[in-house]
Amino acid sequence: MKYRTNGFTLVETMIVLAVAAILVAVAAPSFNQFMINNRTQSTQSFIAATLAQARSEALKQNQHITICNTNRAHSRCRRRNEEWDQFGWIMFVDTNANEQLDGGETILASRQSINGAMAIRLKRTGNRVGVFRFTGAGASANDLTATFVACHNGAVASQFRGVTIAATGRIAATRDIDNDDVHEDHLGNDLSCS
Ligand SMILES: [Ca+2]
Ligand SMILES: [Ca+2]
Repeated sequence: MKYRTNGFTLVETMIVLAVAAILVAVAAPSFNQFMINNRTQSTQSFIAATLAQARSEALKQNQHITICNTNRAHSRCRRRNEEWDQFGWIMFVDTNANEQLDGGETILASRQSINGAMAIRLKRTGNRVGVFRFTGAGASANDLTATFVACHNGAVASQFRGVTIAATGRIAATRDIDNDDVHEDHLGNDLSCS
């Protein structure tokens, strides 16, 4: 008489392990892409919310509000430095509109670096810069247009996301205008962090 045990046979166990290994191999890359997309989109949302807050404060206080990337101590704007992801940024009431944090000017918000795997760049008229200012009317200072771009490590161009600022101060998420799967900046160029 044969007795069937309650456990799995060796062959059954090996089949289960083989199927599990295939599932992991198939699922892991797509999970990684999912994480990249998720982090990039949440960074894009955060940038848009930060800009909206800056513009709203500019209108409310009728003052210039500047956002800039900073040194580690968050005490100065590094205006020519393009690394928005390195030490984060500050938003302050720029009373004298010189795009630098001076004594007596109030910091409204600050943020340390967002995510070690994320590059963030601000491109203004094609150049990479470290500062953006809203006037007391909520417009972009000097009528400049700009785009913040967020690029995750390992992401391809179709996964980059950005936020544009029009001369009027209007803030908008970037879109793929020409349907080639890559979003464009305020000048119509493909988004890039390089
Ligand atoms: Ca100032
Ligand atoms: Ca496109």
